Amino acid sequence: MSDLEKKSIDPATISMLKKAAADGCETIFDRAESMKPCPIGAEGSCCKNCAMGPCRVPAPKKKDASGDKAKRTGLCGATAETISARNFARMVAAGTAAHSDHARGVAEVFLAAAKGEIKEFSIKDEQKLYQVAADLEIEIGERSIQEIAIEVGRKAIAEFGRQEGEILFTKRAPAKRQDIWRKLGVVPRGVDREVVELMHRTHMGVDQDYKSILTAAARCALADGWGGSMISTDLQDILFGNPVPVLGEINLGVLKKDHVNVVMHGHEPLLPEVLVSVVNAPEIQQAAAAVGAKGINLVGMCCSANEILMRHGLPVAGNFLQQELAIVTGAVDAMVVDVQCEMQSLAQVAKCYHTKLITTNPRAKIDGALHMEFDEHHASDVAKTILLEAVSNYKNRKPNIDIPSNTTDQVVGFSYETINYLLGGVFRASYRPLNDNIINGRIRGIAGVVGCNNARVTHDDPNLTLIKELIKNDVIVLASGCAAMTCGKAGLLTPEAAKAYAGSGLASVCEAVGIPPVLHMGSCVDNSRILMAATAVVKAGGLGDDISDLPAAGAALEWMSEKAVAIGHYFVASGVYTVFGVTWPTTGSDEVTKLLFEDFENTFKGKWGFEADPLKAAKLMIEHIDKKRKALGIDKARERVLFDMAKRREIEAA
Ligand code: NFS
Repeated sequence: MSDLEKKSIDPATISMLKKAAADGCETIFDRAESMKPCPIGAEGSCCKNCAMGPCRVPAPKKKDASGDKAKRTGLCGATAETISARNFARMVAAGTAAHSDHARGVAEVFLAAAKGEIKEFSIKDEQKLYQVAADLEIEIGERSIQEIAIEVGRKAIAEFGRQEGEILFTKRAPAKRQDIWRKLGVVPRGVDREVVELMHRTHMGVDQDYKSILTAAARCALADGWGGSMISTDLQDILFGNPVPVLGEINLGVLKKDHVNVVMHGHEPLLPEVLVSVVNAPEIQQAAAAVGAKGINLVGMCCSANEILMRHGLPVAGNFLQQELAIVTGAVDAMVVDVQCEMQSLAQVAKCYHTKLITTNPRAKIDGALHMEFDEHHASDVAKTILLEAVSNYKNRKPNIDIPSNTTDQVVGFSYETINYLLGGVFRASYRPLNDNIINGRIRGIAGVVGCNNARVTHDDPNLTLIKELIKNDVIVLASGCAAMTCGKAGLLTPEAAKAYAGSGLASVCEAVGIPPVLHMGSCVDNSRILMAATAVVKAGGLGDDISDLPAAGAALEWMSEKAVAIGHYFVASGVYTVFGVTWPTTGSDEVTKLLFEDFENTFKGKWGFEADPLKAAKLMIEHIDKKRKALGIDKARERVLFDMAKRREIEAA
């Protein structure tokens, strides 16, 4: 394997890495070689929560001769367990804050749009508005759409500052799941409250019992999955439309040499939606023609790409580790960013070429970027100004343009409601056909594979290897975020992929329904769709009465962000076995790791796992799925599917 092949399995990425090297432009892939991670921080054994530290309490290389572990504490006496748990919990708090602050922004715009204050946005999905209103305990009666929408906006915003009671969407979970949460005292009150409390608990000298810290972290994570993230997905669906299957294209080859290329990168779909709506305005198209361009090519990057792909089929330039490389093509006239997953190095890479890096959100400025703030009350004007800025930059392109030819078709847009329709038809929409196929063994189980890329592992390789192994073993995969983009690039998001890659059972179901073996469910906040899909499967019957009963598992083998830890923790706290790769952030404490990997199964009925090797991770997930099948008494059905002739004769003779 060449050095470049160790960096990525994606040919477009490799060719742009060669170009970056030739152009003398440094990328994250170079820095990953020159800077190694701190081993003490990586295992969660560094406490910098006060100025007496940082205190480092690394796990001893060997146990001491007596077999006792050396006592490891910080200056204040905080044990390695407390330090490890606190560090983990703070990742959960930060991740929850990120998703939820995104959600708050969406909720504020939603309310303003409902009041008629933002002309660019209106209620697109009335059906979903009614559903969400019912779940927020809003009376519908004879009220107008506008009245209902205003109350939905107000109540959604109130969920962030709620001081007591329960976040309303937690009532969407299966009844048994709610009981488990109530018994453990982890039903989240308000989103902000849980984040604030977790930051308080992990301050110097507060909660110093690792079990208590990690239970509180679960409460906070649930405020993300069943609170912030879910509010975000639902309100975005109402405003911009609930995704339905749509054909799209992915990889750096979507950039066009003869067009003004504008990359929308980040997370909130607000500005991208307006860019899409104004891009064909005559004055914008005329401006593009005047500089000699054939038009404006709007493409997405990272989770903004997922949002705009799911609802409009817009092309996707790539996932997290490709953000710098889009600029390296030399053909990006503007990269427009809002919040999250935007590397500061974009400003440096942009300097190697002609690209204008434009920040648009008051919460996320980058030194060296041009700041053009998105104000939703003047949404179209701001969007047009941004596009004209990109157009005016077209003439500044340097001669070193090279766009890889790689693009792949993908069918995306599988919201949980859409899966419902596809399986049962418009008049009998239901998850029951999926359950039946799980019960009869054609589908062995369900896996959610989500999350980031990570420059410490070969780009796209762990996720792709894992997912191929899962579908080969008849496990249907629900994917989101950068992991879903990996599947898109590899051609797994087409109905034809079922025949090529899936086991015969899964392939037969996919062919009958006309769906890919991997269903792209959206961006990272849309992991809430996976929670809803899992709940719908429970409610459809025949597979137990809780999410933890399902033959299902989750994974994020290329995770890197704090948001991924929040997501993983809410999956676990919702009853899902969830496997992470790359590195595990509590290896500094055996006790903390044991609590998360084993003991949580007794309380939350879900647990964490760690496995960097994707084939071994697949094995762990499939074993878990089989264990759940056995507990449900449906393991035999599947065995019959797999019996060969010799075995059949044996049975018949018996
Ligand atoms: Ni989610 Fe990771 Fe970022 Fe999206 Fe990609 S890196 S946690 S997948 S873009 S949020």
